[in-house]
Amino acid sequence: APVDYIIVGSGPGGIITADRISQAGKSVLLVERGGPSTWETGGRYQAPWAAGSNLTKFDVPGLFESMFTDPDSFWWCEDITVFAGCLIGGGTSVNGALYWVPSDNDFSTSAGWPQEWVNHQPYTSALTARLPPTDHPSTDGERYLEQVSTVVAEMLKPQGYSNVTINNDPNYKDHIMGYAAYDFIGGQRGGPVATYLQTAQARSNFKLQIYTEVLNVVRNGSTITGVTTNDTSVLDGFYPLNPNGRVILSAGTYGSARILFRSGIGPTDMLQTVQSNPQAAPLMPAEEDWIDLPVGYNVSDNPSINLVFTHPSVNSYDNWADVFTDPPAADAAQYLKSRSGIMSQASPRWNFWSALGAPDGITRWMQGTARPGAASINTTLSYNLTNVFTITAYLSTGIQSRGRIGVNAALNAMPLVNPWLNDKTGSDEAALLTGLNNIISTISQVPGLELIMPDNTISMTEYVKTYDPSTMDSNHWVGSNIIGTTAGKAVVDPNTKVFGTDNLFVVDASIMPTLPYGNPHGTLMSVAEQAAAKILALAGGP
Ligand code: 6FA
Ligand code: ABL
Repeated sequence: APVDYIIVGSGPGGIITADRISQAGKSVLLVERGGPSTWETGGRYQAPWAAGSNLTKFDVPGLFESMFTDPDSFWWCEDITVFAGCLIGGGTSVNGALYWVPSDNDFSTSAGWPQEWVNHQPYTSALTARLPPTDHPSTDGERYLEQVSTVVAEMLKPQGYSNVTINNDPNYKDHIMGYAAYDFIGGQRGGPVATYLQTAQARSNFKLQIYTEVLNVVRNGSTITGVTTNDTSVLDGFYPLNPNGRVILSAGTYGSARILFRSGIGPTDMLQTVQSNPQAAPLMPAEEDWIDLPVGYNVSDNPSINLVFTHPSVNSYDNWADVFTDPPAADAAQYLKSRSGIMSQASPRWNFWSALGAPDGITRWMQGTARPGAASINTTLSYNLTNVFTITAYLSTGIQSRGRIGVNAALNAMPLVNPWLNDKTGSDEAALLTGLNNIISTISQVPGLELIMPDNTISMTEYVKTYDPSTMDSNHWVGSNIIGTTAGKAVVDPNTKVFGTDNLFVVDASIMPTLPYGNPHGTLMSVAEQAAAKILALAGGP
């Protein structure tokens, strides 16, 4: 049956938008290409040690690192070449769940937001009321495996860092450090799936349809009439809209861009690529109806560099290698009994921020995240594997580098131009180097602390210059459908409506013009709260 709103993709953008719009009484169909994740959603993929419980891999925070090492990794989108979650919850069902309340600067006009978006606080407050962050997710209130926090704090203190509860003052992001905050609830993965999706599903005017992929929107010139899906049980896979109905794309930075290309919206070279694909070509609108917008351009992702250290006090937890198959028995038992202990936190521990000068005069911020263990170690030094920890340094607010994403002939989505350290003046790289050199400047003040990667055979400059770009990826892709006031410069207008269309919207990470200070999904969830309010307030809808 036709509905008022078809929302494509059940990531954080889609879930929050769907909940708010169904709360307003509109009929909403949320279409998700993947399947269940947490137990509550019908997921049943469990670690052997959790058999008999109602805990899936996606429920247990301590299983986070095993997302990258599990041979049965069905949750990643197979047709996107970077990590993207294709299951209920999208990225929020598989991510590290680091959750930073957005700052005013994250929504400022200097960060690229239209004036209409600057007053984010009511939406941010609505978000934190539904989903409060916690920096002590274990149900006993204790924090576990925090040796790395103690060591990194010792290293940063002489540089003038203050120890704070990071989300207590989101605007304060220079020379501060504190515990990781997550959107876990009751020692389990929480996020939008455990909150907003549950209230939506309790409404009779809301429906979640899984294992259904949207291929393109169907349009009559500027008016969208519905979407084409891979559902073979209905004619042409067509899902129709009610009169004045709307489609909202929330398929992620790669997924929403691909749907736009396949709907004849985007740069000509991408639309021609779709036109050359035998499956997609017959579904494309006629060339005179193509809409030329910069879909796929303006993309950013934090350039990130890992530093690997050892300290005798640190427990590397064997880099989380056995958490899925064979964790320490006491840790598994404690978690099963009371949702407490090491398994109730994802791997990241200590976080810190500082502002950095750069040759072009534009300030950049750097975030550091420390965790026990290391994903890869390349060093000539000898070291004790049980004492290893990693600091990932991310360059965030202020970065000027941009990339481009798109599709290839098979319509797989991928970066076309990498977005890291490519600004004309080289200021992103210079700021990153300054930040990295600052981090390590006080190593000698912490007895027993050693940097093993980069080792003493390579300078920090060489380390950054020779860093494998594929490992600089932070999984924080934004900007492919950038918001703005000018058609042609932006893809969506300040109401998140795609320029040149009457009733097509995008609400996901792709509309964010720049990266926030921290890992982005907290800011994105506030974006979705605000977008839902703007879409509901916009005249002409159902
Ligand atoms: N962000 C944080 O803030 N903190 C973190 O710790 C953090 N960690 C990670 C991380 O460890 C990994 C491995 C990844 C991949 C991301 C991380 N992020 C973190 C980033 C954060 O998760 C993303 O920024 C956030 O999830 C983006 O939300 P969106 O709503 O923009 O998009 P998603 O990709 O989450 O969801 C899209 C959904 O649409 C998916 O469920 C997908 O299956 C569905 N979809 C895609 N194409 C579709 C189609 N054609 N038809 C139907 N459904 C479709
Ligand atoms: C994030 O925001 C990043 O997107 C993830 O890359 C990061 O996890 C999490 N948060 C946690 O800080 C890292 C893992 O810790 C690494 O082991 C893994 O190799 C890496 O993601 C892959 O990109």
